[in-house]
Amino acid sequence: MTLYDEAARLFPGGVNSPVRAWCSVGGTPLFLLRGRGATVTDADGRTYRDFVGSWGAAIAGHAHPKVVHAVQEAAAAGLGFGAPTCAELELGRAIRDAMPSIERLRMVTSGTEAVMSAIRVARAFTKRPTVLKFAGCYHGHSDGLLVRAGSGPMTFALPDSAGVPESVTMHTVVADYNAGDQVRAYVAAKGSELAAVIVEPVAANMGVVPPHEGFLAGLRAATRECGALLIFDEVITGFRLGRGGAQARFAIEPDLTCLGKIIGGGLPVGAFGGRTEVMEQLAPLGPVYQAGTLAGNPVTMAAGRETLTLLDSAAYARLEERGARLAGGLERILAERAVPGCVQRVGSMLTLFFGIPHAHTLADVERLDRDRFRSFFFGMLERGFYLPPSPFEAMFLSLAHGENDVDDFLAAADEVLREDRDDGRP
Ligand code: HOZ
Repeated sequence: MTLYDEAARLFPGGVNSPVRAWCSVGGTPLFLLRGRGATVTDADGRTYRDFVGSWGAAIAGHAHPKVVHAVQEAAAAGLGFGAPTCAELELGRAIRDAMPSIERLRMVTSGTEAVMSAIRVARAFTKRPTVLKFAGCYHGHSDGLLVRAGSGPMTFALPDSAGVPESVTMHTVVADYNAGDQVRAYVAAKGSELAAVIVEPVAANMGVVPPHEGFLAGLRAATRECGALLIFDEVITGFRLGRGGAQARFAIEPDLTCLGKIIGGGLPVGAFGGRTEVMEQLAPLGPVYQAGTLAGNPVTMAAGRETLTLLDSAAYARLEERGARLAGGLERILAERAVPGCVQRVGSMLTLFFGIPHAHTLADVERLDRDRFRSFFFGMLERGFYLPPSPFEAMFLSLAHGENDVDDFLAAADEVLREDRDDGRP
């Protein structure tokens, strides 16, 4: 019996998170034993250059010695107490210093939880019910946000999940990403009902889709006009696109920010924060209940804090340079091999979309060439490169990726696409 057979008898679909099952590419997922730097090694002992990076969390590379050391020290001092610790103060301070829009924050244990709680706070603060989200943005799997969601729901064609009553999603309205006019029209008609607009400031769960010039500023203006809150879901972009996240990169100050991934240094984490008067809605100060035994776990806090210390301006310059090198190289290969497609990148995250000239909205992304992605995925895997197993996800670079990793990736990609063409693909 293979590991996957056994897993399939234990976990639904053999996995603990759907995209990992490789359903959109077919085949059997790798079972990973260990990671080091820019590589992961599977249970058969094969080592791959990793471009998933724990879906963005592993920005320092796998098992960075300083992060591992910090985790070991913290673990030796006690794995968790369910009580305030100095470790959460240190990470909290580092986050607040990096993101001035966050005056107060709360640690939670996942991005889903961060978003779910931020929405609850926004509804309490505004005393309004409706949340506006964008098609193709993914904000975790809480009931009210599984509406035209990206990432796994999109991969499995379940953008509106079963098991979520209409009475829950009736308070969620959906606009197209990059369609500021739709938001303005909604605000003009029903702005007084709107608690919040939530957005991934750079969409990264339908592949990487950057915001159009003025889109985020338009959301800021529209929410201010009607008294709704603007929530940036920076679970992926926070500390990825720079220390101040997307909000610093695009110079927009949201009312609330949701974080995850990088701030846990690879361990399970989430956080949300914003203006004091909004965050003080939370118990024990205010009427919004939210809690968690493992929130602010000292081992996670230590991993996150140590990871953030590695992220200085030189680190971001390096990530930017590697990202540009990879994206530029892929664009050249597409052009030289006359393969239809485009590369969309912001900083160190990018997506190679096959079959479409650009991706501005979910409707664009839905037209991508899944077959071409599938054969690219397996061609790269054969050559020792581990990519996200879905065309609707981003690839991530880490500080451990050297120029050689990028150049080897490009050489392999060129070979795969050349072979594809020789096989008679258009
Ligand atoms: N939602 C993640 C991709 N955007 C996948 C999480 C996982 O499978 O670990």
